[in-house]
Amino acid sequence: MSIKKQEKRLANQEGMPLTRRHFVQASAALVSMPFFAQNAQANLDKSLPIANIDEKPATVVATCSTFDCGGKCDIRAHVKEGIVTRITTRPDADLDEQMPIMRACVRGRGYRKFTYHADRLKYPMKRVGKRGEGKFERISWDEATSLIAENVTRLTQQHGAASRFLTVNTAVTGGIFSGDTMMKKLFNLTGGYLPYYHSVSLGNTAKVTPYTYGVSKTGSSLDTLADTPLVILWGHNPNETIFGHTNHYFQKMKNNGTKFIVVDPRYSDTAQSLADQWIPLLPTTDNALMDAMMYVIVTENLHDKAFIDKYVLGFDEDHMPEGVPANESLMAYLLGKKDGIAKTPEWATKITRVPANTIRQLAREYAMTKPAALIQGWGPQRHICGERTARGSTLLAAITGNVGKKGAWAAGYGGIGNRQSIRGPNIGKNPVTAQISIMNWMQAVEDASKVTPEDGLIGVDKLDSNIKMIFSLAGNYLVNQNPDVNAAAKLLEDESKVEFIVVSDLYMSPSAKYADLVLPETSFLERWNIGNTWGTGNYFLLSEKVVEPAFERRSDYEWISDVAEKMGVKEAFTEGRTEKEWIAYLVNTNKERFKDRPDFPTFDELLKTRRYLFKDAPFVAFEENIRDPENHPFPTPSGKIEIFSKRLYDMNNVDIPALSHYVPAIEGPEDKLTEKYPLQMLTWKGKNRANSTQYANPWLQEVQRQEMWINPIDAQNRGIKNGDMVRIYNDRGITQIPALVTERIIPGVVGLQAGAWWSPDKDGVDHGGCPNVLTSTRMTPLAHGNSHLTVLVEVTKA
Ligand SMILES: Nc1nc2c(c(=O)[nH]1)N[C@H]1C(S)=C(S)[C@@H](COP(=O)(O)OP(=O)(O)OC[C@H]3O[C@@H](n4cnc5c(=O)[nH]c(N)nc54)[C@H](O)[C@@H]3O)O[C@H]1N2
Ligand SMILES: Nc1nc2c(c(=O)[nH]1)N[C@H]1C(S)=C(S)[C@@H](COP(=O)(O)OP(=O)(O)OC[C@H]3O[C@@H](n4cnc5c(=O)[nH]c(N)nc54)[C@H](O)[C@@H]3O)O[C@H]1N2
Ligand SMILES: [Mo]
Repeated sequence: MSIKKQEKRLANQEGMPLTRRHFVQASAALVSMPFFAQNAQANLDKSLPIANIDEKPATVVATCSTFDCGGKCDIRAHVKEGIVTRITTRPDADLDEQMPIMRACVRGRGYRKFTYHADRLKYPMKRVGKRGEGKFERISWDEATSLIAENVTRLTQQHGAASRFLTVNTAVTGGIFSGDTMMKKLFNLTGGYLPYYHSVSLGNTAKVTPYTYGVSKTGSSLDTLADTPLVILWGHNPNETIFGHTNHYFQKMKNNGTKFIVVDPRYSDTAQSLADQWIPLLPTTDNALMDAMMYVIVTENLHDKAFIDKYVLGFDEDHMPEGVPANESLMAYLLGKKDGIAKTPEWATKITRVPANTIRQLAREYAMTKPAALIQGWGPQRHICGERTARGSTLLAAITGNVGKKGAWAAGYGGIGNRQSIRGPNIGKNPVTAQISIMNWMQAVEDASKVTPEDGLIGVDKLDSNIKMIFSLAGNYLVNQNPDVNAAAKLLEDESKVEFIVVSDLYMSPSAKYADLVLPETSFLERWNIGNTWGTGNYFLLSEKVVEPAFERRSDYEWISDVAEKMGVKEAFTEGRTEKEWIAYLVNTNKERFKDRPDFPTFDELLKTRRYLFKDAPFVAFEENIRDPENHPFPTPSGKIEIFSKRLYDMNNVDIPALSHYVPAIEGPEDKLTEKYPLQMLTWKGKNRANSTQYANPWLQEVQRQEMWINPIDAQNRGIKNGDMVRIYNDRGITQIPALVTERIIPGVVGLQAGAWWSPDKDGVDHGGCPNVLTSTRMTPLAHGNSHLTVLVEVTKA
């Protein structure tokens, strides 16, 4: 088909008012019906008119996105004459109860508009204005790949391989084959790059949870929770964040009578659909609530003494490691032996705002219901005190004996130990031994010699070179998603610091505006991949190339192959494979890895079956450590569950207590800064986008507008009415969006959905509602991790 004809067809796709209206109605209905029946959903599908092209039958292809969006849903692309005319999802008949795959949510339903949108990048472009100004001109792929090869070669010669950096690029991490990964391979073939560690998603809890259990994976397969009478979802919002197939089980459990309690400063969509009780508290004060719960449990003798005696270190003076003075145990702390403060519910009420009787009831209920599952999301750990909060929950699980038992949950990180995943390509070894935390990248641009091991530098004592080039391939983390956007932007605007920035995206994101070269990538519907599951799911799906890319869009793999050729390493880079051949090769080599599973498909088989489900027996975390502790000690120094960690004690840092407990957070509700900025600001992941991905999708913008949640009490004090334009500000920045005055958020806290695009005006005031103009780059003490959610602000009517 000629480009002209294609453009016309695509324009046709993009101008479909009827479809759009129906989509919005349907999706609004979906999101407002927490328990929508699957039949009703199917009917909605049928009511969606298909696109305005010939009424020929469509080919329906089962596929999946490769986003990092919390689910890995089975979506069905209806393809007619090379165009996706409609997206539906797994029919009921295809549900496998043993390994359920979720149906597409509102985000999945929006993929067609995401793919066919007039704003999509069409050609490679080179910056012509100042960096960040957003002025570009079209160039050819040959010029683009030559510019990359030349700049990479030149800057590497001048500054060494450790000047090469890839930032957070999560938008294709739901697949096994991505530009980000393959760029690392090209770098590895030509000297290496400066890698970062720390996941901004879950790095704080993943780092700290092993101090209790020896490993971070504390989760069980969700089928083991079927008969659990009580679930506490602590800062967990799977209704929106999906987390694999969590909702499938939770809805079933709810229907079978499981009681759900949600602890969250916000009345989340999960609280709305699942909770029998919602317990709001001030962000960063979770440990005070946990401490008081433990106080009630031990003073009312509700703890599991036999379990503690056998498996737990640190509970009381009789169960302490060698070499620790008196009064460091949990009992001593709760009773205030050292500080004179008993951690009573009344003490915690002042800190958390949770009424003392609610704390008592929660503590009793958790301790007396056997088994009970306290499951944390990762919102509570994306705080400056997030390590303490994450580990605090493991103390509660340990003293109530909720570890290693079917139907219980060990709290902490929650990843599931028996999950399998299909592996991506071998990208070789990185010759650069230094590693920075992702939180160090700005310092490593400014003056890398100031990044110290205390800040999180590992592998070397000192970096010899600043970051001189950045590749952002499917990320919006140069500015938008990085904390303190204004500071990051200022740093990137200085062209003498980072000298070369390459962004590949589908849209001109705020980060793309900071690129020297912007490259238009294919969408997941236009290339081959394998979608690996997220969270609790245990399967993979074929993500097929269902349509050809239009205009000059190319997959990252293709253009990186051209760069490899220009750098003289094409053969080693491609190993002679096209993208599709890579996917085939990876499936087939993984089949060898999974020899013990004869039904694991070859690529040819996968083309027919579309998916592979790892169906395993129910898995209970720590089951064998509890059943047979002699032969299976916990992999901690003592072999026990360490609620007191001698390793942390020896660090001698008040912010990393040996026994996780409440310590007032910097920029928390007890900070002196509240005199100037009295409100805490929270962000969360909302239903209409995956981080900032799909922000520009107009269908999804209509599902949920970007607004600031504020409690009526705080609103009234500031003369703010529902829908008023408000300014949210602190010393780092200002954003201006409408207010939603709602009792769904606790007084003292305002909330913004994460991921809105930063849109500064000439005075630097953001009009997009990007929370990261306000957030801080402060690092957590142990993981050197992010604290996106700990922020103080003030709000006024605009
Ligand atoms: N719809 C949607 N789903 C997603 C994503 C998305 O962008 N959109 N992103 C995906 C990604 S990349 C990730 S890492 C995961 C993240 O998943 P999570 O980190 O679990 O998600 P969040 O929304 O950040 O936080 C969950 C809840 O924690 C609450 N919370 C925040 N601070 C506190 C606190 O101090 N105490 C308590 N008790 N609760 C608190 C929030 O209000 C929120 O309801 O989600 C994935 N799923
Ligand atoms: N305030 C606040 N900030 C946060 C968080 C928070 O909770 N609060 N959460 C943090 C977390 S957990 C995460 S994971 C990060 C996520 O931050 P990022 O990794 O930056 O993820 P996205 O914001 O989704 O940006 C992905 C970009 O890739 C583009 N894209 C989508 N599909 C493709 C593709 O196929 N190819 C290419 N080349 N590009 C594509 C999208 O258009 C988008 O611009 O944000 C972090 N930032
Ligand atoms: Mo994430």
